[in-house]
Amino acid sequence: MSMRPLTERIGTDMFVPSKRTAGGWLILCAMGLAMLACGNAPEAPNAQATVAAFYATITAQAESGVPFPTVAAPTDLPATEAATATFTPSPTPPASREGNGVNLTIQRCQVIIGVNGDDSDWQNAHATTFQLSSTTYGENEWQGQNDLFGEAQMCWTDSALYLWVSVVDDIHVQTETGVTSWKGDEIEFFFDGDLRGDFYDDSYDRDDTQLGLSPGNFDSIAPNTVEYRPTLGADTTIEIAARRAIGTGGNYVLEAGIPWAMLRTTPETNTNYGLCVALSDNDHVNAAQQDSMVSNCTNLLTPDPTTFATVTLQ
Ligand SMILES: [Ca+2]
Ligand SMILES: [Ca+2]
Ligand SMILES: [Ca+2]
Ligand SMILES: [Ca+2]
Repeated sequence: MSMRPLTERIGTDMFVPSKRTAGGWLILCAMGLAMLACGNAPEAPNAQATVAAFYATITAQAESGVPFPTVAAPTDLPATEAATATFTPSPTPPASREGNGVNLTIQRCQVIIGVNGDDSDWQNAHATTFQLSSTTYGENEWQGQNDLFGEAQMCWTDSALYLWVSVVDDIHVQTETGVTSWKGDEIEFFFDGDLRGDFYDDSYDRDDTQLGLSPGNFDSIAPNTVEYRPTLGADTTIEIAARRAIGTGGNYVLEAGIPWAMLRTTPETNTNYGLCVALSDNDHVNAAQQDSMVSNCTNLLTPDPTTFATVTLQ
């Protein structure tokens, strides 16, 4: 039983095209241009990353039944009509979001959490414990809780949000790092740092974050982290450690400290935020692909912050 060193690796993996038809790519490209035009696309650092982000979104969500965001073409109104158009204010947002799973309260850590893959510090941390058991992607692939299931613990300090996850998985597969880590076994972390300010906005902006926390493969690939949204492949400053006990199949534990700066917010007591923790599963040893996901958020759609559960810091 060995501990892995902390890592802060930046995702640098290359985009690998799929067997998509030429027609399919044309549609993707058209949709990509529309997204860029209306500001819905992640702030990708380059064109390749934009395509990779698009591919990730579409591939992971294609079978979810949720339509891709559509863009209405602006209508050129005559000057007189434009001048008389009335402004309809958005409704006042509620304090919390309901119906996306159990809303949580997270306490301050009562002990110093050492991000080292050892959970002894969590025994007295006063952490909140919750299950990752709702299948949110790949329902037909998911074989039950021996295939993929998790239990998470969380607490917070003024500097970071701390996470411990125990993962049940039958087969561990992770050949990827960085922006393609979602094609292997990993933990995905979603946070909405400004819940009420853009309550009805179903796309990511600067206060909404999707991170990948990969355990690596417990061999040549060390634990590593990636930012998927809002900026694909941006630098990360997350502490991470992962450990796999010998003889436990694909089971592993992962511990992380996510600085509030990574979430672009300052924590405030008695304030509500959006939060989901999800597990991504791949059991195909010869293919980098996402089989299924489970989460505490019952309606999680990875491109949509309005599907996150609400968490209150105390
Ligand atoms: Ca620890
Ligand atoms: Ca599995
Ligand atoms: Ca938000
Ligand atoms: Ca697996």
